[in-house]
Amino acid sequence: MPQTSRSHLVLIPSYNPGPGVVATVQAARAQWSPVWVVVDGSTDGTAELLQSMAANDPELHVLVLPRNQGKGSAVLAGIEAAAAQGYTHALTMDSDGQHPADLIPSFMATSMAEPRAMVLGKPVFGPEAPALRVNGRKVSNGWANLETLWMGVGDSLYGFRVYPIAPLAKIMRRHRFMRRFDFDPEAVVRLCWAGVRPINVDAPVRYLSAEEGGVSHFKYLRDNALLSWMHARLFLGFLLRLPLLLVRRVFPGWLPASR
Ligand SMILES: Nc1nc2c(ncn2[C@@H]2O[C@H](COP(=O)(O)OP(=O)(O)O)[C@@H](O)[C@H]2O)c(=O)[nH]1
Ligand SMILES: [Mg+2]
Repeated sequence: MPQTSRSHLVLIPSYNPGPGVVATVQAARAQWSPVWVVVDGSTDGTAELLQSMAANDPELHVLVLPRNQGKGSAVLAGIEAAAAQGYTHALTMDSDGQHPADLIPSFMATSMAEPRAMVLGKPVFGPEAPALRVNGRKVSNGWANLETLWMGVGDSLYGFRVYPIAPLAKIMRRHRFMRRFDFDPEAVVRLCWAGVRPINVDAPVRYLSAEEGGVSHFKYLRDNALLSWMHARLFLGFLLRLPLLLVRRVFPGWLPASR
């Protein structure tokens, strides 16, 4: 039986994942109620597929954005709607079967024990993981650790995470970037700056072959350019906040009145 919560929901942003999304959503539903999917302007027929699943499942909710806006925008639409219904925390996971649905209950339990923290998946790669992606994230992780003065971000890019909704929504409303592939690292850095402590938990990530239904919309040049621009922005923000971050390294838990 899936565990039911009225504070913590599973939120799945989804863009053209193909029919494999049914298995991903079923795996999440087997662990948790409720599960919300935000269809980000998909054109592969999965909006209709998911809506027909939701018609028979009151704990599955499908939001459809009329046009593609990017992962960050899809997450923001989901958390704004969830907050309006009283939810306080969202576990985000990808729609393409890469993330470990069986770990949803333990990630949620960690978040419930420490609701002010964010729970970050730390990827455990299998032998099939492309070296380009595994090594590429070391660069992003190096920058994220510098930008947060090593506050403890285990991985900057992995999207299997539990976020406290209020601080994330506040940050996203204030910053107009972090709407696409730059969402995950920018969210984690800015939440650290706002004093939200990261808790890292190991979580396997699977890279599925095309025959297994694997789909990725990651584009090496476009998305690495987006990440470089994002880290340039965050590095400037880091320089501005350096005194604050240094004080907080010495007095952990210290927060100024206005952030
Ligand atoms: N790339 C991409 N992903 C999106 C978008 N909107 C929502 N998503 C979802 O964000 C997640 C991550 O995208 P994915 O292409 O799998 O990236 P990868 O796992 O890093 O290769 C998936 O669940 C997508 O369905 C979008 O506009 N672009
Ligand atoms: Mg993926």
